[in-house]
Amino acid sequence: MNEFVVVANRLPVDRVEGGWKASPGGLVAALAPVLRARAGCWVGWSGAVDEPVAPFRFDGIDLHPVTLDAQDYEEFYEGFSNSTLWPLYHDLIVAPQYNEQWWQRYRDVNVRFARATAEVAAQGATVWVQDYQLQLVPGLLREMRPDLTIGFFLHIPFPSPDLFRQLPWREELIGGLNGCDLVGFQREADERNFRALVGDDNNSPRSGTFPISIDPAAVQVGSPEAVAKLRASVGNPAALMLGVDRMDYTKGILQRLLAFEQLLEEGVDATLIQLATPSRERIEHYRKTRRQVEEAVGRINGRFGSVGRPVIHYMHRGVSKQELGTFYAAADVMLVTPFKDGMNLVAKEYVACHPDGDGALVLSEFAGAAVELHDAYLCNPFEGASILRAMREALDPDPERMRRMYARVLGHDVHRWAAEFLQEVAR
Ligand code: GDG
Repeated sequence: MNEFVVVANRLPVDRVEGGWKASPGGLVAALAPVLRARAGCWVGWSGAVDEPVAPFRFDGIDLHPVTLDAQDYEEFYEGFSNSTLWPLYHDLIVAPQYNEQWWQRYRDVNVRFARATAEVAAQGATVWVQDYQLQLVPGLLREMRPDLTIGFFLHIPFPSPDLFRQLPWREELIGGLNGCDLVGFQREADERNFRALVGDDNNSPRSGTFPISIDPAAVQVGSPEAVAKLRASVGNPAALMLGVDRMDYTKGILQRLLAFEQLLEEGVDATLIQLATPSRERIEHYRKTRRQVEEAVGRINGRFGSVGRPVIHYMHRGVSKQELGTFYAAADVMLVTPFKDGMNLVAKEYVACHPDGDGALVLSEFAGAAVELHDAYLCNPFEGASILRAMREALDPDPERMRRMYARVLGHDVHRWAAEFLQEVAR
C-alpha cells in the first residue's frame, strides 16, 4: 500500500522494443524523489492502445497501468480531452465540440482511474491527480475513499466562468474538483477564474497558484563546440532564431513565421530553426495547423532561401535532449508566441541555457511563463506587428534582462514547485 499516489493520464515511461524507457519530463523529475522517499506509486496509461500491462517497477518507482482501448483513445483522449476541454480551456482558439458519447467515455475512463487509485492507496494516503484529462477523479475518489487527502493540479489554463459555462456537463466537472482538498493552478488569473465559478462556500475546495518549472539539472546545455558547429552548418547568420513547440494550434507557430518573413523583408540577416514535434495527428485542427505551417515554411524559403541555405530549418519530429540543448544554447533569439499556454516550459529551458546574459526571449503575454519572465520581450501574438516589434528589440538585447530571468528560473525550479504544492495540500 502506498502513502503517496500520483495519478496522471500517462505513466512516466514509453514503450520500446522489449521493454520501457523513461519518458523525459519535468513532472517525473520533480516527483521521482518524493515517490521514492514516501513509498509512492504512479497510476496512469502506458501509451499503448489495447494492451493490458501488469503493475511493474521502473527506476525505483511502482507503476500501475490503466488500460485504454481504441474507443477510449478516440472518445476520451482525442475527443473529450483534446477536442472539447483543450480548446475550451485555451479560450476557443478553435471551437470546442460537445458530444454526449465522448462525455460518457470520459466519465467511464475517469471511473477506471479512480478505482485503480482507490485500490493502491494506503489508509490516509495523499493522492495527487494531474491535469484536465482526469478532472472527475477527485470527486469519484472522495466517495470511494473519504480517508484520502486529494490534490489536483491543472497544467493548462482555467477559462473565464462565461466560457466554462458553455459546457453541457459543467456541474459534473466542477463536482469532480470539489472532491479535492486543494486545487492548484499555473497563474493567479486561472485561480481567480475558478474561484469566480465555485464561490467560497464550504463545499468548494481550497485553491492555490503554483507556477510549474523545470529541473535545471536535466537541461543539457550545448557545449561551445557543438554550438559553433551548429551555427556554421546553418551558414553563420547574424541572428539565429529558434522555435520549439508541439505542433498545436495554441502555440502560434504560423503567426511567428509570418512575423519572421516580415523581418526578412526588412533585410535582416536571420535564420530560424523551427522544431514542431508531432502531436494529436488524427485531429483535423492539428492537421490543418501542420498544413498551414508547412505551406508558410515552403513559401518563405522559396522567397528568401538559396541553394544550400534555407532561411527556415523546419523539423516535424522529436530530437534528442542533447540536440535540443545545443539549439537552446546556440539561439540568439528564442521565439515563444502561443495564443494561450498554461506555463510553457520551453521558455524556461531556454533561459536555463543562458547563464551569462547572452540570448533573448520573445514571449507571448498569454503564456503563463510571462508572469515570472516579465523581463522577456513580450508580445501580443494576435497582432503581427507586435511580434515583429519584439523580434526587433530582441536583436539588440539587454543582458541584464536575461540575467534576472536566469536567477528567477534557477531559484524557482520544479522541485520547489512540487514541495510547495505538497506542503499546502497537507496543511
Ligand atoms: C503542457 C502545457 C505547461 C519538445 N520537443 C522536444 C522536447 N520537447 C519538450 C520541451 C518541453 C516540453 O516538451 C513541452 O512543454 P511545454 O510546457 O512547452 O508545452 P506542453 O507540451 O503544451 O505542456 C504547458 C506544461 O504542460 C507543464 O505544466 O507548461 O503550458 O500546455 O519540456 O523541452 N524534448 C525533446 N525533444 C524534442 O524534440 N527531448
